[in-house]
Amino acid sequence: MGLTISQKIIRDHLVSGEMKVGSEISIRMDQTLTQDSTGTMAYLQFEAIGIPRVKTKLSVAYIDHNMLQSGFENADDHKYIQTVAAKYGIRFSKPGNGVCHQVHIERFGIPGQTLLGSDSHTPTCGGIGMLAIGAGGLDVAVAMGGGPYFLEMPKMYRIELTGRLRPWVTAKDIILEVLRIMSVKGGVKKIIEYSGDGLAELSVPERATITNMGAELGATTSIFPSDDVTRAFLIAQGREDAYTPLDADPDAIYDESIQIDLSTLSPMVAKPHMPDNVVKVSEIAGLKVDQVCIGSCTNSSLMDMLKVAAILKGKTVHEDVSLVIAPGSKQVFNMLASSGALADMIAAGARILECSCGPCIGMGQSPKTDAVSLRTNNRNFYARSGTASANIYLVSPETAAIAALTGCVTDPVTFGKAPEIDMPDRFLINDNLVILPPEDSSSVEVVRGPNIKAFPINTRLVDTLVGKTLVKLEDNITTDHIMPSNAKLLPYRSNIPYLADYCLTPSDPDFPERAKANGGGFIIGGANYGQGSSREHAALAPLQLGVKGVIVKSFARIHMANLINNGILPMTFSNPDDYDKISVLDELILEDARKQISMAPGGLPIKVINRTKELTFEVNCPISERQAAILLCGGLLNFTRQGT
Ligand code: MIC
Ligand code: SF4
Repeated sequence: MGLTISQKIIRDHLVSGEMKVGSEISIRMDQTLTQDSTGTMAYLQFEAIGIPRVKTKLSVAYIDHNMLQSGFENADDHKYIQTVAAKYGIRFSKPGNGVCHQVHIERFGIPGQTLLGSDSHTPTCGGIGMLAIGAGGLDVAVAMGGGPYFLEMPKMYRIELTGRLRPWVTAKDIILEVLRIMSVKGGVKKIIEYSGDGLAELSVPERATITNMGAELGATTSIFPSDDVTRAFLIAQGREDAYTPLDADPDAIYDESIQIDLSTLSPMVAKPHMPDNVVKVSEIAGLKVDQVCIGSCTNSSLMDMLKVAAILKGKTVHEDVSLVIAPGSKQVFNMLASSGALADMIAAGARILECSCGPCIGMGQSPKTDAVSLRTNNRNFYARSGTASANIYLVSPETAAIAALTGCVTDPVTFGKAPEIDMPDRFLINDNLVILPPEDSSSVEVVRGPNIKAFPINTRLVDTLVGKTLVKLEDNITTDHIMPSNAKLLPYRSNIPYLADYCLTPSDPDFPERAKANGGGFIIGGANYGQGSSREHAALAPLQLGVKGVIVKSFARIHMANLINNGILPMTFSNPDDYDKISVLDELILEDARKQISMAPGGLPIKVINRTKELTFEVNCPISERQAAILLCGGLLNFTRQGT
């Protein structure tokens, strides 16, 4: 029987399990990446596991998120990551080298290999034919130590792209169309594979824009074949050796397939506050714009930037618009400078930022009250920009640049001739900001600043779990609701006690106080709970506040794994209508919790007593045998150390 692209990579890396949809498998990770906002915790956990040197083929520690240094905290964390990387055999990508996903695909990604990253957009490297998966920091720490990564064998979902894009229609518009079709939960437990004659026209950076935003579908990952386009990109990056061809077998079997005729697409936009709230740009044309941000790991490649520069050349940014541009990497920045394109951006009035995540994660450039902000990012979740009342719209770089000039949303197809930019034959190669770890690191001292505080570690599961319902939430709660991140909070990613005071506050400002007053308890939520980031802080902060279990209609993949890794019970309503019967502060009891959790992998429902309402309801705990064992130990760290 023929195999899909990802089935081939999984087969070649399989450590345990059977490649049968829904069953637990584990795979060997060739590479890992971390970034700074999840990295501090991942390395603290790696140190706690106690392995002397990473066992992967390549591990890279990036600094790209916490770049504003308005106090000692971020700089201290950068130093900690730099020294811990040197100590344990990890390459260190200095601040200024660029956003992890952009740099990784340029300099390190290898078709056919596996990559685990402590960032949900790690699938960006699927654009180069890599099986690249986002995970919580602890899972990445385990992979760095040579442990396999466990996941549920996903369904295979094929998107066949046919035809050619019309002028002004871009890769961003393709993935926005996919989001419109599939929704933010449409990719859960699936790997999305792209195929079809339309692929030949899509460069690696364009493919990477598409795989990057597969994270917004909730997909395990997304992947393109490795073909002549991939080879051309690797040659231009001076890395032809990394090339191997890879494609699905002609008789590969997909669980689902859809077809998109590229020639029928138009420029698209995701309206506030969800990436799947997608319409054609023409439908909101004329909307006045206050801010335009171009960059982020989705659209910060050289070709994106050169197109923007060509649109801006010789013109001036509208007087009511603040245009900010953050190139994705030092390579991109350097090439913009040496080609003169940077001068065109500056002359037009763009505010140039260093190559980092910046506005995408609210690290500066928060827009004004009630602003309309057009961004090339991948996420427009509520309050993520740092201004809760702002309305963020996600668009292509072309649509963004044109709006910066006209001052309102403008359908690019009405704007004249589209710039045509080819990929260069040769990128500027200079890896001088990637610091190699020493062969002998015995003399390296790991430097820990005062901002690094002990993180909570759960205790073994007790027999009777009792607690109040601390909050009741709607569908599609994101990790930006659970553990908000912005310029004020990101510096505390290594200080969980501090962060816990902000847990879930965008949804319910009193949550932290209520949780503390009741000695912890349960979170109740709707469908797709925990979508978005890989930040395990969205599990660690609730743990700090004493949360014992989360009962929802359904979970997002990475967040559910993070809850298990921290010993918090993830449960789903057997009958979703029971959600309506629970009120905040109802007392819930889970008797014989250890026994019930041990039996959950067999599919046996768990009984929850609502003592306040005097009723009992059933929940499922959709876990594997191994995950049950982790929960019994009180989390993955205890499990790894005790091996029970
Ligand atoms: C994001 O885009 O939400 C982030 C910030 O990159 C996160 C990681 C984090 O929360 O530190 C992600 O995507 O995983
Ligand atoms: Fe950074 Fe934004 Fe990409 Fe997350 S989505 S890695 S914050 S650029």
